[in-house]
Amino acid sequence: MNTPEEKAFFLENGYLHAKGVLSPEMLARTQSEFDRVWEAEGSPCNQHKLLKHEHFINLIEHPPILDRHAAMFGRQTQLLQYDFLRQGPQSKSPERGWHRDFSHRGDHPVSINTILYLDDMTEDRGPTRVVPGSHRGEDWPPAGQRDKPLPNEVAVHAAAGDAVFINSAIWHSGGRNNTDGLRRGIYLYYGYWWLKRYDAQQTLAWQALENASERRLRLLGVKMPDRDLHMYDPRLTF
Ligand SMILES: O=C(O)CCC(=O)C(=O)O
Repeated sequence: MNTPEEKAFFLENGYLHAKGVLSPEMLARTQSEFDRVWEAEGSPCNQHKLLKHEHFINLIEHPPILDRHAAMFGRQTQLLQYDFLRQGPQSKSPERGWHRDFSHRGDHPVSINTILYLDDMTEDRGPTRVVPGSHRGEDWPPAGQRDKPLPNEVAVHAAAGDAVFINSAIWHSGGRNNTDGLRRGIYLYYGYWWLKRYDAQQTLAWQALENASERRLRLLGVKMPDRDLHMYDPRLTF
């Protein structure tokens, strides 16, 4: 998180809405690259497809995103998952889909997802919803209520180019797209270097590894952040 206030808000509430993470030019480029790559690669579009394309290789190091993860995970920051989020017009999905992405005992986050929005999350487009503070403890959203509004939910009305950072343990839900347009976003999910990617058995695209800086190799989990985990100094900066 970029300031002590952002960090305190994130640790207390389990999420942070960061405005203007993409400049207008970068947003326009990202929208057109999203449409092009979606067309070329087909669904689902995850790290194995996105990391073949220069724009999306560079996006994993975009400072307003990466700096906030590095403020939590330091040099141990690793990209765990990378996905397109795309809902067509007039979706028939349920009103809510409450879940946790990942939970781990303890208050400190072990992984954080970024939802980077490429369309305005108006009420009609179905904003992401969170239950502030629900990242603590071990409870899951109540069974039987998972497709319905919850009393303490907060809708994050993000604009295109904004991002929401969520502790992966927070109860959250996507929304239903009731507009005639698309609902587009990108998930950039980071966590500690010692977490294994779910699909770690599959080698990442060579395009992301070729001529990569040491920092990018660390971010992709193919270069160690330090000499040895036991000797690791958590104060090392990215
Ligand atoms: O679609 C959204 O707004 C977020 C959904 C989400 O984060 C998830 O399904 O894990």
